[in-house]
Amino acid sequence: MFSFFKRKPKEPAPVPEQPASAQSAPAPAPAAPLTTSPAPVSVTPAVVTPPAQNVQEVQASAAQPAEIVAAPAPAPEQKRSWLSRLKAGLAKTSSNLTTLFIGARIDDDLYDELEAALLTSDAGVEATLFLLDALKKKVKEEKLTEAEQVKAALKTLLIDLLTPLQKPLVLGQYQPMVMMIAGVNGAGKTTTIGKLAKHMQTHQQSVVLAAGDTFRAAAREQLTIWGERNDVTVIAQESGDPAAVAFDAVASAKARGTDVVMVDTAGRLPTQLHLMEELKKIKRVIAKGMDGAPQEVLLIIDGNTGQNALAQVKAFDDALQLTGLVITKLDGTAKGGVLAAIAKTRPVPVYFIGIGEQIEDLQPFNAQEFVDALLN
Ligand SMILES: Nc1nc2c(ncn2[C@@H]2O[C@H](COP(=O)(O)OP(=O)(O)O)[C@@H](O)[C@H]2O)c(=O)[nH]1
Ligand SMILES: [Mg+2]
Repeated sequence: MFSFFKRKPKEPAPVPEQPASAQSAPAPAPAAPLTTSPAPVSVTPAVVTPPAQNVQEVQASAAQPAEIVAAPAPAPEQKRSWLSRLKAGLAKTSSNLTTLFIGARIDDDLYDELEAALLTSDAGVEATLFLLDALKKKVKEEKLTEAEQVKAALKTLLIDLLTPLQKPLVLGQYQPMVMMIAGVNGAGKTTTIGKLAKHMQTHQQSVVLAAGDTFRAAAREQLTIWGERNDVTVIAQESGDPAAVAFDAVASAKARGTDVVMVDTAGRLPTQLHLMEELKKIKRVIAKGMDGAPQEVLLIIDGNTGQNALAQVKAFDDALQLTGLVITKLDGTAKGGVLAAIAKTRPVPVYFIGIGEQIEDLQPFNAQEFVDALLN
């Protein structure tokens, strides 16, 4: 079973943030057709946008659908291709972890090698020691005698460790659902927003984007042009206050009955304290626009970041109370073990993982699949 999002049935008890009046005026106009231009979001700087009123409404959003209908799961061959690319991305770690079991005796050398391989994979000290202890216990209790059995036991332990991170992003619970997207520069925030917006559209969700990366004109234009191509309203502002842009986007979504607001933000390091304060402010201002919003606060992490990823999760979580993570670029030189470190030390759910720049390269995180790719 594969599903991109989980949706909440629209029928039962209304959520507080969802006053009946907001739902009661569905625009009768048909949804605008979606374009299919590939790889829509890139960092290429762009054509100059029209000079502006303060807030630019780039394009009207699609009409609010009466009912949310599930989109079909990807074709099996598409899924297979995705899995094999995930495997290819994690090949180095996979080969390190797998070869040490080949023809090995179950002794201290094996555990030492496993410890080194796990540390090399970015699993971190805490998760590595936890896994080794649990594995030794399991070997004893289950009286395992073959290295292959130990490998299988490790696989089970890894799946158990990572499964709590697996959580679907639920659509249709709030109107609008407001998502704030944070992360360091180049992590893949804007690309991920683009992919998510596309996926949401296939789930009949209307989307408005807030171009909150107001530091760079190119970033704003990147999102604006992408929005024009993809029938997504983009709220941008020249004045450079990202909190105001986010607030306007929430107001626009409330007025139009848009399903999802995604707020892009400028990249920042957790050590840049004034910029972390700015993020907190954006979050506070969003809450002024809508009680309980943002309901989702996502941190985008470049999978190649290594152990620093854990530091990022901790810092952004402390500042913003993250609801989810997206780990991108697992197609490159990423080692993958950092998910174990996150699971052990700061288990924020991983909604999606990315293995490339195309829309279909972003998929929900599945612990079993991931461990299959990591240890086969
Ligand atoms: N290989 C690969 N590249 C990605 C992935 N996600 C994003 N990128 C690339 O990473 C670069 C930075 O992405 P961008 O979304 O602009 O990052 P931002 O600064 O966080 O908004 C772009 O060139 C993206 O195409 C991924 O999963 N795999
Ligand atoms: Mg960006």
